[in-house]
Amino acid sequence: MTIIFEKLTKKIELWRNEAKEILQKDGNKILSEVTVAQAYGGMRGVRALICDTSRVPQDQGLIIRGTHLNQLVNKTPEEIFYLLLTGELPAKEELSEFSFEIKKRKHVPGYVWDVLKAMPKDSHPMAMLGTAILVMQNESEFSREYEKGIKKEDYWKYTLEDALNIVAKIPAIAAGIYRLRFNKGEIILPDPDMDWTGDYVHMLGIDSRGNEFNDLMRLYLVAHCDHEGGNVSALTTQTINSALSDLYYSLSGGFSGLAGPLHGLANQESLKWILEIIEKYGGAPTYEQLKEITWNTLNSGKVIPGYGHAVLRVTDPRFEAFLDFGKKHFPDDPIFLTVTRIFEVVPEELKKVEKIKNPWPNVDAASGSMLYHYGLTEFSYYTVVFAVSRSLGLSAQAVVNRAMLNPIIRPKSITTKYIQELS
Ligand code: HAX
Repeated sequence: MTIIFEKLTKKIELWRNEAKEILQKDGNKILSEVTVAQAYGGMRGVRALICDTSRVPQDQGLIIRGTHLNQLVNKTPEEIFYLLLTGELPAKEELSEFSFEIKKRKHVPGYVWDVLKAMPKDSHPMAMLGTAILVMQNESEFSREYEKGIKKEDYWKYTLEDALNIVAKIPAIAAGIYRLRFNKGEIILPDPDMDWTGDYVHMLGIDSRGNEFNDLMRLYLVAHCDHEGGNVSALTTQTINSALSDLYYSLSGGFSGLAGPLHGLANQESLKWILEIIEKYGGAPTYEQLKEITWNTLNSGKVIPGYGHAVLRVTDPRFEAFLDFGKKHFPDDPIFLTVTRIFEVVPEELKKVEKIKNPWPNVDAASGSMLYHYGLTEFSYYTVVFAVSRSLGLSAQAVVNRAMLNPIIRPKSITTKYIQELS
């Protein structure tokens, strides 16, 4: 048995006992009341889900398994995946075995490329990613073993196999999508010796400029890994998974949610907005020009992409991490300058719009400009990079949910008439 299986076997026994005790002792405690406004308002703030991989306090931002993102920005995605799964950062030996587990599963079946090549030339890269994951469903260890008949207590083991397989292959799939969709030449095959980030950069075929682009991608892949359980992609993935659909079905569904402009596509929208501004004003805009464009955007009924959040009420620490990176490596880049100026202007303007609860930037306000600086200029691709990172959190959540023997997700809906008759 590998270290990760052994470690999780022990942990899961503890987690199950902990949950049993909680349920016996506090099963009837009230977590949340649901108002009519919340039922009509996207269930915002309703506490009805358990997610232990990460949490997002509104005044702090992402905390992964008890450690704030600020303390994790120098880690690798492999370390973070281990942390998400087990609740602990790996020791040296654990990390090297876990990294090897991922490296040995990198190969992408040939039919994935056939399917991707058959898609329309103008397919959105996120549609290609979701398709690639879904078409591999026949590879699911969970579904194969479920067919044979396995005990519920062991479901997590095969979900972990699926998670490791998908996480191992997703950089190659994502890089292949980049090269196919944007005519970058032949697909570059994975290098069995490279780590997750390095191999992704290698397969994209983008010059790493020493190690700088590698460093950015490592930060990017860490920063986007998870964001608790209630966001669209997490909730979708876990809802699908709760029907005992395997991780291939669940993740492709979750990625469809991530592809929405109010969720993961906001990074594409944000850069589009920034480039439009630069083109309109012939360079990084002045503060007055930015005020003008902010109000033009708002008055035309559009959102300011990269600003606002359903949970956060402060500047997103993921945005801050990218801002620090940009200040260190390319402070004078006109796109980065525009990002920093927008940050100085937009929150003050959004504060004037009463209905907007959070005027501060989220991760998507800066992430695209970072990729653009290093030559990854095809911004419809940006959500794919987000998805590569988020595959870590979404699959870790699925393993934990299976481990905890969670039932099918099935909240109760009510009719308008029911509400009208309440009083
Ligand atoms: N620009 C303009 N209007 C905004 C706004 C923004 N950046 N943020 C919120 N609002 C508006 C909402 O559209 C809503 O208006 P209506 O009542 O007319 O529909 C109102 O303010 C209240 O919204 P809220 O309660 O502050 O925010 P929500 O929880 O409803 O929505 C969103 C959160 C992130 C969807 C929202 O802030 C938004 O659309 N932001 C821009 C898109 C974006 O950056 N999305 C990425 C979020 C992070 C993420 O998930 N990344 O993957």
